[in-house]
Amino acid sequence: MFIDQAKIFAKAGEGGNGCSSFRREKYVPFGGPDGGDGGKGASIIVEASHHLTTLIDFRYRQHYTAKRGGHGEGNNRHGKNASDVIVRVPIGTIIRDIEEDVQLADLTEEGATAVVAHGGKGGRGNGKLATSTNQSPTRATPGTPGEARWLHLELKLLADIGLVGFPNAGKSSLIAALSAAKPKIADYPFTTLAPQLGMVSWGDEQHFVLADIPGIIKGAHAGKGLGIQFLRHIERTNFLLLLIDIGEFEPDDAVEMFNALRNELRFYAEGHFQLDRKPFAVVGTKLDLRGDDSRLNQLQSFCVNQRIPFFTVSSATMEGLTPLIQYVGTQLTTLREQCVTQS
Ligand SMILES: Nc1nc2c(ncn2[C@@H]2O[C@H](COP(=O)(O)OP(=O)(O)OP(=O)(O)O)[C@@H](O)[C@H]2O)c(=O)[nH]1
Ligand SMILES: [Mg+2]
Repeated sequence: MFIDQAKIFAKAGEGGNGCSSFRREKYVPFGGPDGGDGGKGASIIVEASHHLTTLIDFRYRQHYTAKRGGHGEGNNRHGKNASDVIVRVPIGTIIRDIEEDVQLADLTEEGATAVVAHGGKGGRGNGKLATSTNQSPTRATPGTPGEARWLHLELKLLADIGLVGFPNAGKSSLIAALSAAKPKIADYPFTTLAPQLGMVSWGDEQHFVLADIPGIIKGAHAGKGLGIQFLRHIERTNFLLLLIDIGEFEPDDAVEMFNALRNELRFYAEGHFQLDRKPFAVVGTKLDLRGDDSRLNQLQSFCVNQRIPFFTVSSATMEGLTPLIQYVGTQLTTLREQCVTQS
């Protein structure tokens, strides 16, 4: 099951207490203070790993607690520092503190980490607290508590290009034709239930990542079909491809389908993020099934009128794939260059 949101409780360990002790040695009448410091409490650290693709593990385990530090001991022995607890999450996980409603981290790279609950500091033993005026302190300080907080984890996949379309438009077939990804493909709606990424190679050893998401339908924003919550996985993309079936067996009007898709993107934008502002192109799919070209011609002249870049492809015969990849790759390069100039 694909889960992209979770709530967890992270509680770091307390620091160990400092120790109050005095040296006792045979024939030494005034042994000084020798209480050791307490050890550090363990922190809870979240780390991004490519071995994970969903937050499902957090359905089964919600509480993460870390060990306290060891107490200091006599003979200036330092308490043991407790080992940090590492919680692994998929790359693209955003962590928020629920109570304070602030983002703590956005782990976008393999191995990126965030300390989400700091372990407490060890207390000081009386061995360290001796001063010139108080050479025999009896007091030691306690360790400090570890942080504890509820966290919201949200996975937003990282991809360059998002594929948007009605169910059966051929999104998964396209990602399968362009990359090594092996998504489930079938001629019934909502075959894809979880987003999937695929790496596409183009040009001179260049790459981009495509995201295939479940199909959206008219009214998805109101919960129809699988809803539009999956659109969060194309929020971070730079460019969208709106896939429309131009095969002769698709009964719905191609331009109406386009408008419905744009509308759902707009609805998603209202509450969250401006998805309908992203640059996009329209891709007519199933070119090999185009029949008398009526749907193709209708969609093409609409796109030409609206100045929308338009492509046609067949994932079955591979026709049209190379120009599409070249175009998308070039667009991405330009967009990335613009980002570099702006920053
Ligand atoms: N002839 C032909 N059939 C295609 C082509 N692309 C997809 N199909 C078929 O169309 C059906 C739906 O394809 P999918 O790739 O699963 O469509 P999808 O958009 O991922 O669908 P959902 O996951 O349900 O949203 C499958 O039976 C595919 O074999 C194509 O270019 N030519
Ligand atoms: Mg699919």
